[in-house]
This record gives sequence, C-alpha cells and structure tokens, in this order.
Amino acid sequence: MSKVDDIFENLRENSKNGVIEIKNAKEKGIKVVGTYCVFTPWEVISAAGGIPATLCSTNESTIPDAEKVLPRNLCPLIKSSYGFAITDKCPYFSFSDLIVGETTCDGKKKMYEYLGRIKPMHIMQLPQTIERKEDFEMWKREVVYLKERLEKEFGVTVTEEKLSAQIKIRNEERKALKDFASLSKLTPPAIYGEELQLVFNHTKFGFDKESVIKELKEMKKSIKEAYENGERRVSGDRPRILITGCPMGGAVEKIIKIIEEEKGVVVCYENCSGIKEKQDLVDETKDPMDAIAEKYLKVPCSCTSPNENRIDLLSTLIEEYHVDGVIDVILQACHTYNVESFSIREFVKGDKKIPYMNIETDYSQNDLGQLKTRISAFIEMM
Ligand code: BJ8
Repeated sequence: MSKVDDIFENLRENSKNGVIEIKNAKEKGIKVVGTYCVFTPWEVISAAGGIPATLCSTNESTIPDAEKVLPRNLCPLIKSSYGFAITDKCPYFSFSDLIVGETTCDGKKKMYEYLGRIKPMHIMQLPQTIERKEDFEMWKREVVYLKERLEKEFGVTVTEEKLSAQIKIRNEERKALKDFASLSKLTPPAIYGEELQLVFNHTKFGFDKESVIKELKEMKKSIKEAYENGERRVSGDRPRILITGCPMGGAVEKIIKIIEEEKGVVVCYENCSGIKEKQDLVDETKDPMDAIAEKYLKVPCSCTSPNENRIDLLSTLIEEYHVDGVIDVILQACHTYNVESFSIREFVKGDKKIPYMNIETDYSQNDLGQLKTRISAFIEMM
C-alpha cells in the first residue's frame, strides 16, 4: 500500500468522526442547525455560534417508513430525508436545534411542512428566477430573516465582524477543496473519482473548519509529491468522466463504482455533493450580507428558471478537467433535472462535441446490471 492509499484508507476508517464531533459540541451547549441544501448560507449559522450540519438523505433503508406518509413516486432523496427524520436514524437530525430548508423543488418544500411537526423549521423562500434586481432583494431579505431567527433562537447578536470571519474561513475551505480537486485535472489524474467523492464527503462532516483546511492542504501536498515522484495510480487510457445532475452520495455512489470498474475515471462532479457550491467564493470586499446573498443565489440549481449558470459552469469544468464524456445523473421523479437534461445533452454533444449519457436511477441496487451494461457501452465508445 502506498502512502497515498493510506491517506484514503484513513478517511474511510474515520468516516464516523463527524458524529462524535457533533455529540461533543452538543455536550458543550453548542447549537446545531440541520441543513439539506447548498442554498443554505452556512456563514450566517456559524456567525450565530451554531454548527451547520448536512442531514442524512442518501440511504434507501428509511424509504419504506417515509412512504407511509409520502407518495411512492417521489424523489428518493426527499423520501430518504423524511424517513431518517421520522425514524430518528440520522444523528445530525437528532442533535439539531433548528432545521433550515429552502423552497427549491415542490417535493422538498412540501415535505418540509411535515418536518416542521418534528423539529423547529426555518424556511427560506427562494426566488424562482435569479436574474432580476428584485430576486436579489428578495433573497437578501431571506438571508436577513434567517439571521434574525438565529439571533432570537440562540440569544446572540450576529455582527458584521463575525460574518466576515466566517466568510473568510468558508472561502478558505472552498479554495482548499478546489485545490484538492485539481489533482483530477492532471493527465492522468492523480486520484480516482471514488477518492475525490470520499474527500468531499469527509469535508462536509468535518466541523472544525481550521483543521479541515489544514488536512486538505496536507493531503493535496502528499499526493502531488507522490505524483511528481512518478507514482501513477490511475492509468492514462481511462476515459475522463464528468458527473452532473442531482446530488450523489450513499446509494447513488453505485454509479461511480461502475464507471471505475468499467475502466473510466470520474474527474469532476458538477453537482451539489461536488464542486458546484465551491466554485464561487463569497466576495470579501462587499457588505457581508450582500455578498452572502449574492453568492448563494448564483448556485446553478435546476429549481431556478432559467438556469444558464449551469451551462457556464459545465463549460468551464469540461475544459479545465479535460473531460471526455458527461454522465447526467437524475434521481427518479426529479422533474427539474430531468427536463433540463435535454438542454444539457444539446450543449455537451452540440457545443462541446463530446459524448453525453443520462441515467435515471433511485436508491435501490436493482438496476446494477442495467447500469453496468449502459455505462460499459458508453465508456467503450470513447
Ligand atoms: S441546490 S440540487 S441540494 S435543491 S433531486 S430533492 S431537486 S427532486 S437536491 Fe438540490 Fe439544493 Fe438544488 Fe443542490 Fe428535488 Fe431533484 Fe430530489 Fe433534489
């Protein structure tokens, strides 16, 4: 086993550390705020002294319980989230003092109404479009409402200084993650897509952000050094795949596994569990609340219309990561990503002139055979 293998093995072994960290923080009286979406402005929660924690949503085991209340033909991410909440199987949900949700897709925002029966909820009203001055003003008001709710719930004052400090640290984390991800820009890439995903997951559940940033920089340095010394872990003839679409994680990681078993390599994730939210920083020169509102409103999510920023981001990432083909992952019953797949296909095949494939899947493992056949044929043609 090389030193680089050890790094990833260590991350796999320590995947439960986030739960211990949150438990210790709770025992010290620190408030926990559960979140589901990358529209949630984490800086505001941290500036109010809370810990923002991403809630569980990627396992099929809780879906049968959710289906006692929610319709079966609903996105698995929504059903899984709700199932975790009602069965108390998500430790981050149990520890949460408040849950923050946004009015993104229809299924999610209606599910939040039921979540509000279990825990205090704060809903941020997301504009349907993001381009007009009024959209920014509306969203900024929502960021202010969140700040006020947190101040009231936690009995604190969120100052400009606290916000600026949190903006700085989150920006540092975004930069460190992007820098780590740049290992996949190398030809051949220095790491596998499964390992890149592991690092994104690990960072999400590392709550001491100073340590996370330090760890990311050290990992990047060690892997880069090994690469410069000639260590090639990924063969150069593997087609380089970019994954776009719905968030990945847990059950949907089956797709990454198959791509890499079939001799492709995932070099980039243009989704909310990957680089999508990390791409833009919060502008540190502006008024903190303006800058936070501006940054989060730019998240290229299919729930907003139009969603041209997604095309721009895809274009940049396809070039930067030297992508050979794009796989669009759509969770069953996710209408917004499903409808958008037509224009993504047009753009990838027409403008970028590289192969495109979309995959509609859920959290079950029933489609493994079919996925293997389709992915294998897709990779073979590159
Ligand atoms: S910013 S992608 S994390 S909303 S997959 S629940 S959209 S039906 S997860 Fe998302 Fe925020 Fe957008 Fe990102 Fe609905 Fe689609 Fe399910 Fe989805």
